[in-house]
Amino acid sequence: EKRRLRVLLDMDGVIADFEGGFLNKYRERFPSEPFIPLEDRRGFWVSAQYGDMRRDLCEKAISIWESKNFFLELEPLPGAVEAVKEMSKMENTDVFICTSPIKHYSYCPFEKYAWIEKHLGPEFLEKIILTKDKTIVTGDILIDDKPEILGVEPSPSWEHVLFTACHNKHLPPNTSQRRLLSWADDWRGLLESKRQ
Ligand code: DGP
Repeated sequence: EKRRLRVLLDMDGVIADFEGGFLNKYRERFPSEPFIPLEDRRGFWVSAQYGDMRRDLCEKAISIWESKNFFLELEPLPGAVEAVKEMSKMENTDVFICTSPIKHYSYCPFEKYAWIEKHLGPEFLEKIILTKDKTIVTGDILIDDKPEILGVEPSPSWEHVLFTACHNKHLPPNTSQRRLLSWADDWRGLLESKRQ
């Protein structure tokens, strides 16, 4: 009996360039404020690092991704669109986009759907999972740039593969967590390893 492989893909930081889009718009809107170059980013939460730099910069950072068209205008990460399309055409493979919208819901959920339609095509609108808790979603693999993914399910079904991003590349090596360095890395081999 053939078992299908279920792949869950995070959106921001894996297929859409949240960090690059944030920095561009932040510098455009606040040209005289200090900023954090991508090579100096540490920690998943952008607002935390900006707030550490100067207290009021936390809310300035947040105002960027709470703005209309922020999520819609993110660029795809290099190779992501091609990889997702190729992956979804593979035999015995089901691909879902599993993404956590921000709580300021005026634009983000709508724009995530619009982004996926624009870059991946309308057929992917059926593959979107919006959830704050990814641990309750079942799958074989979750490719996500957030180093620790926690929720109500203590033992999620997926293997979390850490997708390298500016904020996580300096973390100490973790032998219990595999990484995908970019979409130029061997994602096909990674999927094959889960089919064994
Ligand atoms: P996900 O990548 O699916 O885990 O979603 C996390 C979202 O949070 C994503 O849109 C990026 C965004 N994000 C990054 N930094 C911050 C932050 O400091 N505060 C908030 N509220 N969201 C952030």
